[in-house]
Amino acid sequence: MQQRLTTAQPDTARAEQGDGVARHDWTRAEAQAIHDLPFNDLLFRAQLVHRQHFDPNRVQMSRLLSIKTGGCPEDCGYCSQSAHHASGLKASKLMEVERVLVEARAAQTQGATRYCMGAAWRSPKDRDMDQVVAMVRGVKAMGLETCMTLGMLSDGDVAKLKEAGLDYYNHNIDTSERYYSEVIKSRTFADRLETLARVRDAGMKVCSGGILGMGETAEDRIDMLVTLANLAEHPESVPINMLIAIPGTPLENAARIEGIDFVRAIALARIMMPRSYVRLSAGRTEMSDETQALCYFAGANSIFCGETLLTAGNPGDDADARLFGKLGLAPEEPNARNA
Ligand code: SAM
Ligand code: DTB
Ligand code: SF4
Repeated sequence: MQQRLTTAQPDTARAEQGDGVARHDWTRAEAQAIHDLPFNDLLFRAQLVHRQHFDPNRVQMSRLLSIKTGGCPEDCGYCSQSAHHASGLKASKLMEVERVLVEARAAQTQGATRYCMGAAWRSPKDRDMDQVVAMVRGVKAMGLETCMTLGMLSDGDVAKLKEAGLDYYNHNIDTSERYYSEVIKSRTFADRLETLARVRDAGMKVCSGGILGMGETAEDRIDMLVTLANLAEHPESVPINMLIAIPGTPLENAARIEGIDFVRAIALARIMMPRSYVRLSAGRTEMSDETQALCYFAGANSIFCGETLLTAGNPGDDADARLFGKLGLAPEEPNARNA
């Protein structure tokens, strides 16, 4: 008898086959086969995995703050903050610690449980580290989880951040190794993996994902996710951004990714990294309620809240509250990890 294309099997059969178990030996062919399943089968499978490890109706809320904006020496083709592109963004210097703490307190009042501070740097300068460390200590003292994204780190930087009590470090691999050099020329994919390994070796949690809709192929998206899933430990957070096409950047006219293809990538991330938070990140202002709802169904369980990301717009708390109301979703409580 010809093998059925669909995967209608009882939940127990799936569990016995190992779905939902963290693996680190994914092949591209395996990942591609899952990615290309009939859409209903893919989403069903992702939702089953999701329910093994998470409350399906809870969403973790993170908030971003740009602590140092613009003038970045890197040439990332998507970024408003690169000094190489004419995006019209005004550069500013590193924010005062007090101001960061005021912003963090406000974000906490509005429901954020994780505070992510980002700087437009290739890597931090020694002279900035004391200020950065004071930000981590101050935000952590409020009871918020802390995350920083500062570019490449030396062993010394990693040690200082760990000592300060930083919970997460965000460092995205952005796309496949093959496509990386088409988007960024000022550093390599290997540089990215090196910093991720330093952060992991120091015992901090890892946040790493990428951007979809930069003109990459489905294979690039799959390879990016296979790279993340085959790290020795899965990143605890996997942000999946949809490109925000910024005028003046090389990617301003990149072909948009279709919602269904975006959802397929979210589902694949959920299935291959079953215990990770998959964050529906940049690009939500351009997404319909229906696309976002499919992302949540496919296993996305974290978002950035508030009206701004680093420099670009985000739906804002009222819009998110409305959508959560329609979908019966609720923000996750602090320290609510249920797996
Ligand atoms: N400079 C640091 C770095 O590159 O690691 C930290 C800040 S950087 C803005 C953080 C991440 O934001 C990037 O790795 C990228 O994945 C994402 N990002 C930047 N610009 C974006 C855009 N226009 N659309 C979607 N994601 C974007
Ligand atoms: C991530 O993956 N996305 C966030 C966060 N990590 C640092 C940043 C999104 C930036 C979107 C463009 C902007 O605001 O400039
Ligand atoms: Fe700089 Fe980060 Fe933007 Fe690249 S993504 S230009 S490193 S701020």
